[in-house]
Amino acid sequence: MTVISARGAERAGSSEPQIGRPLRRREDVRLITGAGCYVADVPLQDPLHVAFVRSPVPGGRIAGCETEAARDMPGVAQVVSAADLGELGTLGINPVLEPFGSASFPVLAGAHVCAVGQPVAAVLADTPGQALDACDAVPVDVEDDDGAAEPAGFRGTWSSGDCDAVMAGAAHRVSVTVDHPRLAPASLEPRGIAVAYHGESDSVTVFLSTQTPHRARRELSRILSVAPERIHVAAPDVGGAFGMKASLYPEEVLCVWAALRFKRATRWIASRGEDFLAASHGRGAKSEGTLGVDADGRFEALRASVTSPLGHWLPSSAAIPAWNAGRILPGGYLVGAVDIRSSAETSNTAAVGIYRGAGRPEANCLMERLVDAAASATGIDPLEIRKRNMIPPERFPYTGPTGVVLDSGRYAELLDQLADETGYQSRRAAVAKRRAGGEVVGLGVAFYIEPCGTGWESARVTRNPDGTVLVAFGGSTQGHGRETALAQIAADALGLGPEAIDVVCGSTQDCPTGIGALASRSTAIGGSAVLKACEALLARVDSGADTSVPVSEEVVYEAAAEAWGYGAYLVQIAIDAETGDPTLEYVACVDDAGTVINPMLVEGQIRGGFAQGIGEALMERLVYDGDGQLVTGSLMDYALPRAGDIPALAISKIETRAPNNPLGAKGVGEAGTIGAPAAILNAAIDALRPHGVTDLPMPLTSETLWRALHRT
Ligand code: SMO
Repeated sequence: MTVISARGAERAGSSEPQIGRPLRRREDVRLITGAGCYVADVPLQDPLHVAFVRSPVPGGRIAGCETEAARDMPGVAQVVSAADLGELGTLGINPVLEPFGSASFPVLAGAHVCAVGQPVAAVLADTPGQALDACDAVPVDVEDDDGAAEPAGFRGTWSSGDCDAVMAGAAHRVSVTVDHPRLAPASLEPRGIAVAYHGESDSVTVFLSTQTPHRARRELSRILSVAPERIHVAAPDVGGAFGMKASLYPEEVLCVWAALRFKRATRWIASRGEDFLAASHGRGAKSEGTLGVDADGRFEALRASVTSPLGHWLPSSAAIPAWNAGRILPGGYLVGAVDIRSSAETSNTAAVGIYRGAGRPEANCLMERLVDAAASATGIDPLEIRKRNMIPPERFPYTGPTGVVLDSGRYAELLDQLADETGYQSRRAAVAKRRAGGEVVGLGVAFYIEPCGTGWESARVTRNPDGTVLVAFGGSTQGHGRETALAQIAADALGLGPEAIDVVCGSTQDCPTGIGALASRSTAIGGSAVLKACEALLARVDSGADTSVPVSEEVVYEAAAEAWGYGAYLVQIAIDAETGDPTLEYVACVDDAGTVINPMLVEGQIRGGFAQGIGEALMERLVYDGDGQLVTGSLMDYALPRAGDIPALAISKIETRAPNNPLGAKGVGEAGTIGAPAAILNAAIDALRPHGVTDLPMPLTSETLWRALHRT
């Protein structure tokens, strides 16, 4: 549970509007002075520390897993293998696409292992070191069999119009392929769980680093066949999540099972290496598309296919990347005829799930590469061809060819703003001049759209007799400033200063049942729930509710329809001809997040997302070798961007109110990860096009760029 005290928050008069102010994050003083409380900091009474024996191979039959020697090691209380767990329930999967097969949810591997790093046994000991030492004394003997992961996955198709006929008649047809590196979400705080056991009620409090506390409770209850009343889930401070902490993990289920079974507190904190091996991965999709374009550069038909990887088990949101990668096409453009296929299938690797963007970058990179290819084929400027094909404002709400309903926007106007603010025409001219002088330099533009979640969220707002207000939020925070933004919304709704408002979230005991921090939905949907609860409270108070006792109103708010953020990014890249080293010389972002609650938080989201987009485009890649071993198992082998890799971003905005929620807000949490890779890829290909390059694989390392330039 995160209780954010209003003390230390900036003071403001109650008359001054809070929405739109760059109010400092109230949580930061606590977090940056070491006073935060993460799962590893939660005090437990006499806990057992959990460590996992993991599969050394990607597949096979377990011939032996000898635990006797480990049981006799110092400090060891228990060694658990699959047979001890008995029959457990499975994890719920969001079936947004048609599923095939059914992958089980293996808490500990039973007869077979299906991935390197899969937990086979767990050791519980007095100290983390003793637990780890004892793991080394558990040999796992795996016999080769075909060892394949259970075949399961998802398929989706979207079609509109006679795509084949329109495509055949198009004046130009351009085709591209875009492959996304498999990525490690790599939150600063790894996964972790601390379970307090309450003997008097035979119940547990599960402190979990999660984006979805209520779902975690529901799934734990189902998997362990334990009444939900015996499980309270509380997310303490969460040090980043990025989709990777949206699902429940086998390790976490084991810790809760063990606390209830042995009637002791348990704790497990993943090492960085364990997260590389066994936290969910993101991206990894292979995509190809063809765009049919008429003689004036108007898009007529899109054919696309996206194939996404899945691992050996399916996290709750396993289908989401494949779903978004298909349904979001063709982005913000008018294209009548489409034929789109998206699929995902299990394999002998770590699980693959949502990672900031979750299918949006995959759809966007493919479309934006196609648009640049169309610009090249027609000789029309890349910015101009985008403008020519944008959905115009009067067409909203606009039902696209995949059935999604885009709510609002001023797409072409935003592109004009990007052109103005970047001095686009003179920048093009300057690039041409430098090229003539022998430099390898290019400009790339990408437009993106960002769906911000559907469904509902909840809030309970209580006014205390002393005039202070407590907002209990059904969603959660992963370190992204949620408490500050919600206090601003409540302050304006109630006519108070934000210092009068406390915010609590992440607790299944102290907060109403909610969804969580996912899909850029927290402001548009969660913020609207807070607003509605405040309005209900005001109505109660106006009608004369007794002010000497706390007065509460609880609201479940369901969005009328999805809100769609959008924006456009421009990247200027220079590539060192001798080393291939890329430099992002200039980056400009224009985003429309609808009503902006706190511009500082929005800028932070854009910067952070862009940084992760730079990671995907230029640096990051998880690699399994031919034997199924993870080669990139540490931060020595996996290149996360560091501060020095992130250029200054020129950030500006336009604000078009979202019509489908009372705040008028759209999401912006994933904007940078969606727009950045496409803009960087387009810029690099623009730089290398004079050298005959029309395609580049991500990540664009210096070696990749050097080889492309020198055609080796
Ligand atoms: S990738 Mo997000 O946490 O829905």
